[in-house]
Amino acid sequence: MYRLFGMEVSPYSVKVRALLRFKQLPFEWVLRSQANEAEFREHAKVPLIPLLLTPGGAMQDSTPMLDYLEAAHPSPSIRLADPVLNFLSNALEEAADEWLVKPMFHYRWNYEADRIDAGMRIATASVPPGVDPSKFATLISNHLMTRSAPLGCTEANKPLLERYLQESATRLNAHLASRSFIFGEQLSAADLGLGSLYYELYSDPTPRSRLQPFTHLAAWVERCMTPAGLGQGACEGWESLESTLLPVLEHELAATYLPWARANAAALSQGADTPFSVNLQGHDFAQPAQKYPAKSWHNLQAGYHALSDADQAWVAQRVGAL
Ligand SMILES: N[C@@H](CCC(=O)N[C@@H](CS)C(=O)NCC(=O)O)C(=O)O
Repeated sequence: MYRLFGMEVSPYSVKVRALLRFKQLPFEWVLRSQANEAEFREHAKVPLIPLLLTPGGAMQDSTPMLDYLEAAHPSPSIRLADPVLNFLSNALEEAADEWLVKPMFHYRWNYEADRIDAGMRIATASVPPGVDPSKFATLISNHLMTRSAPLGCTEANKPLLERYLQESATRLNAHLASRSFIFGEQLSAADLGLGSLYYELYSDPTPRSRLQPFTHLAAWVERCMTPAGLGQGACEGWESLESTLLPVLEHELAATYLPWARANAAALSQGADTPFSVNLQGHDFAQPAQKYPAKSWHNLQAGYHALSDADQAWVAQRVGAL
């Protein structure tokens, strides 16, 4: 039986939980709290969730967890048979993890109502029953607000982050009007990545109210997070996906994640926290270089270079070369 240490507020935790549900594997969802701190520390190398305990040992970092679970339990699968579509699915998962997390973080910790709400939810889950969570909630909120600037969730970047989310939701909602998942009737890594971030956005009051008009999006999030018995149908071909998926790829990958990730990796090669700025849709988005997204960007580049020359050219023509 797998044990997954996580929290409802953690997009990376609910992503792995959704995959365990999709594969209908026996697992225990261990709500990380002060009660299990000792056990968490015994297995965790870094103080991050999710932490997955497997028969082969403990794992941290959700993307390799997806690979591990997929290799250990190949059916039903989130991998798409077409190598180009599978690469695009991985790229969308990466874009969700490293870019869509920014508007989520911005709304959750920069808006007072959202901050109070999320702080209380985390604290209530963490402290022993009967203990007043409000002090811990303030501590958590204050700590997480200090993470805003390193992530680029600043006042200067607010217009871009908010405009980006509106556009992302509009395009995804149109695409999901006539299919269950992003690539058709098969659940993919893209659904888990984007779905888990949208799940978090729907759980916070300000983005929830802004996302209210997008009913196809909301229904898809529900399917992505509770996919047992779903998502085992056919992946569509590009011909039927193109008219609404290309606008999603152009916005998520070509216009935002790819140029940002490239600029972040280049800045990181000059040292951790090197300030950089990248023009995204007419907005100069500035932040200090982040370490982890540069590492996962290099993994994604390796996936691109593993494609055939013709497939790389196909991707380059639509979203740009990696
Ligand atoms: N790349 C990691 C990121 C994990 C991560 O950032 N987890 C957050 C919660 S979503 C965390 O544990 N934060 C605790 C902290 O920053 O102190 C993954 O995909 O698992």
